[in-house]
Amino acid sequence: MSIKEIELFANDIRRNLVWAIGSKGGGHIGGCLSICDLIAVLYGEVMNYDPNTPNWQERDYLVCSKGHAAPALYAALALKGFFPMEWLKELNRAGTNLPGHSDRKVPGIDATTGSLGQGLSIACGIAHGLKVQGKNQYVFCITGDGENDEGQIWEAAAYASHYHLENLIMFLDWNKKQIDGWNKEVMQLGDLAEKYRAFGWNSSVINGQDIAEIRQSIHKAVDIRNGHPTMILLDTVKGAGISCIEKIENNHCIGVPDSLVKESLEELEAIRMQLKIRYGES
Ligand SMILES: Cc1ncc(C[n+]2csc(CCOP(=O)(O)OP(=O)(O)O)c2C)c(N)n1
Ligand SMILES: [Mg+2]
Repeated sequence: MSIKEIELFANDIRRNLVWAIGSKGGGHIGGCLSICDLIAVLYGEVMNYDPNTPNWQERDYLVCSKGHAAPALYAALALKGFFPMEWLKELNRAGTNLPGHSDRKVPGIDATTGSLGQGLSIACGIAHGLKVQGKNQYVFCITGDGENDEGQIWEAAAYASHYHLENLIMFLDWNKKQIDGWNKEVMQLGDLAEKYRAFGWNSSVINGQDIAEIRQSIHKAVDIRNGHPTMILLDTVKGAGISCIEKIENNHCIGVPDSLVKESLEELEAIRMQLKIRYGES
């Protein structure tokens, strides 16, 4: 996909996730929006997958360790044809095909997550298994910055380094906030890029809302294969891409009434038009 196509895909993901969360009446919209650009790059270009055979043995894997951001993945998976778009309006209801947190029963979801801190360990297990079998696939894992307060994350970080899991690429969504407020008030973790480097990882900091930068950093991480796992710290904004949601200070898990859905969709439509104009289309 070209940068333009990925940007339009990210816009589509945002539109569908707002619609899905809105049809439930609310949800974890802030932490979904901050990773939409990443998800667009992963499913738009980087990852190998087959929507008709979600469990294809040769696929790349994605573990969304911050499982509450599942609606962002679901929107991308629906757009890529893993399941019908109509499923999105059943999000997080009794008996649904799409539980509120990432669930292995959903076509295209590789791990059930939601209890924060566990997903990186699952990703390590998958990556180690692939390495032992001499496979070339990659395992991607998305963690939250608040989630990195969890001790299990750091056990997994040590494990990945010890076993030279160079097929593991982890993203840390540095959106500065968690459920109880700003990270700096809940738990100071200091320089996370330096911490992962000290644990034996390749690490870098990029603008997590810049598709060209995300794309370049992932390609670099895929190519490097120097015996170390890679952590990419995404400097992001909670609620990114929709200003009326971004400006709500506590936008972790909020009510999303029809009026907010309408305002969000209008803004996303305006952004889509601007993208088309910028890239020279009517
Ligand atoms: C073990 C565990 N403790 C608490 C929670 C409740 N919880 C859900 S989301 C969240 C905050 C996560 O913050 P962060 O990782 O920064 O996510 P983001 O900002 O990307 O939404 C918490 C505490 C949980 N899901 N799992
Ligand atoms: Mg956060």
